[in-house]
Amino acid sequence: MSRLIVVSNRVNAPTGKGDETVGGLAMALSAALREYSGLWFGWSGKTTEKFTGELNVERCDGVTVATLDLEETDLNEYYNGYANKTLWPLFHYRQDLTAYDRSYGEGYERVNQRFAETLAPLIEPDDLIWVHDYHLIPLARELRKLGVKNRIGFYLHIPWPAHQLMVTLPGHQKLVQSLFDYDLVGFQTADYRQAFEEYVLTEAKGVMVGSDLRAFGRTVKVGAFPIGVDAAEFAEMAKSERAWRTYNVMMAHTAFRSLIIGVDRLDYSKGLEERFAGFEHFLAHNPDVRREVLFLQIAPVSREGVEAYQEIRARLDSLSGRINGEFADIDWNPVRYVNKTYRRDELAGVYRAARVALVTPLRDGMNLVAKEFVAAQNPDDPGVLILSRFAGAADQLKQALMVNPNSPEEIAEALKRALAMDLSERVARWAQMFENVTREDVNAWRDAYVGALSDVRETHTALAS
Ligand code: ADQ
Repeated sequence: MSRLIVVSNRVNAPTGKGDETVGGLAMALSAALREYSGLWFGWSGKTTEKFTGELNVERCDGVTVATLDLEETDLNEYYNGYANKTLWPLFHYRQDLTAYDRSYGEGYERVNQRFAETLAPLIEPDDLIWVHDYHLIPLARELRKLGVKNRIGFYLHIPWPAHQLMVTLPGHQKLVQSLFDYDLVGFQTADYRQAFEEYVLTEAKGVMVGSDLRAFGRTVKVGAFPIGVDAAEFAEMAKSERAWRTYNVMMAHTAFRSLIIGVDRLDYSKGLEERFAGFEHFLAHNPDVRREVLFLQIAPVSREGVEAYQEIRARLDSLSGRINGEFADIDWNPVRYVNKTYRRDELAGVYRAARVALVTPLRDGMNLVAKEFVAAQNPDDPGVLILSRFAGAADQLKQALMVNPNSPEEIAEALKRALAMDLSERVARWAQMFENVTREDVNAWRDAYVGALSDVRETHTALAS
């Protein structure tokens, strides 16, 4: 069996000393790495004065982890620059926040070269290489330049934007061309895959060869591989002692009110301001039931080195204060807004205590919170999921109450409907979603992707003959 090498910007391998802080994705990748005696390669999260290419190698719970330190300039131009000020906003349809700066593009290419030069000597002839996300799009090109001939796959965790948006990126063709140095390019949904194909067919004069794409003199396999969560484990975790403790604390604090929750990284793509506006609309237009609810928004801060993130944080602070200022009473605050990170078993308890989850991103590759919420529910008394039609998860969780996250009226109406929904409808909707998140879980996702990457050469040989 081939060895598997996973490459991602950050490495988050479990330590084996209790993995309650490590996400399901990291656990699933680690499980695959153990099975394939693999290696996880990425940035250490640390900076150094001068880049040396020296590797830090560790064994974490049966997985070999190799990381490298980057220079401060790399961090500014590659991570805070091209990845998070250019590609992230553009791919989330926020052209207004997209910064095009030549030095960012140069830093992005330089770091991808540095990754390739450090990784190449570790690669053995039959290794499968699986590259993750928008930070590392040109990595295969850089590896090919160094003579690496292995099967290399790329997986995009975020949306692929519409053709007309993609062409606003200076150097878009070079970026897309570099995806043709992979053997397999995977997307979260069929829509994103189609958007990519449309770009290639119109902009790069590509052609379909069976279900593969041919352009720039190369053929690449493309596919939709919707990511899942560790649903069975998450459902178990929701019944753990710590989850129960959190659940009881939440119930005591709600004092018989219905709990509405939001759990998101503090990011403008998650639609937090619009969600607060939707909740405010609900309070303003439902005076008879307004005192019966509590909205808890958990939003740990992220990417603090990027101005747009500092700005949204300040706006949310003032928005939550304004709503409480307008509606609060001596014994009740409608909004509780916290920026802390929680253990996964505590989050499971919070999900289970909620009557309604508001998962309303403006754009989202998938959205794992929606799936975790479903996995954590009590089958006899499940909560209701309100989901943005612009989350990748909307493709699979069709029994959620679907909303346009830009409309405060739609959010308010969905809230009203969710809070009034009777038990039989809640159970019927939840059961179908639970079946989906359990069947299409993170292990199924990983096996489908690694399976497709393993098969890739055979497919190409068959096509050529
Ligand atoms: P994210 O944008 O980070 O992921 P999401 O899919 O929702 O978004 O995953 C967030 C994860 O962080 C969840 O597992 C959640 O439990 C966890 N989390 C959130 N708040 C937390 C808190 N306060 N404490 C602890 N954990 C918390 C990107 C893409 C998504 C895609 C994923 C996976 O933007 O669209 O679904 O990758 O491919």
